[in-house]
Amino acid sequence: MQHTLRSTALAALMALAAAGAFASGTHAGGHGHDADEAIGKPGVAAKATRTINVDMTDSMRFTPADITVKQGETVRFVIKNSGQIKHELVLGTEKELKEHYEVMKKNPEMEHADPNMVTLAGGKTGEIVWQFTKAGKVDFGCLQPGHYDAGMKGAVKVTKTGK
Ligand SMILES: [Cu+2]
Repeated sequence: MQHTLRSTALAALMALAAAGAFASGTHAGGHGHDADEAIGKPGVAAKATRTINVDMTDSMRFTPADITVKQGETVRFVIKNSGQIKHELVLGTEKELKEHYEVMKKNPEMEHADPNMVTLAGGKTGEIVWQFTKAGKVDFGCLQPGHYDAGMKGAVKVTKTGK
């Protein structure tokens, strides 16, 4: 089941890439598959039980920056960039976010697109549908150069269900 979902997501990404939706330098699907297990997996929009609105601003903040969900829950994040410069929301482990951030600093023109992230120009709104399969903490951050260091980060607390 999991494999099917992932293959579908990958196929969708490849279709988009083929359609020229992404600029050169994309590294879609090239990383993070192990971390995907730790942070959850791409969700099915029809199964989303909650919509959480997240705002991003040029003051390098996410609002809210602290989110609590239940284990197993599929969440539809509606993310708005209220600023004027490009921002993004990337879900990951803290370690993965930091590693990715360093890569982004060296390659600021790099475009990336994976189901666990959305990159938005100023004024734009996008979505991430994600299922939080493991209890614990899932971090998120904006990996645009300088933003993560400036504190543009947050966390999703995933509470254990009593199953
Ligand atoms: Cu940002």
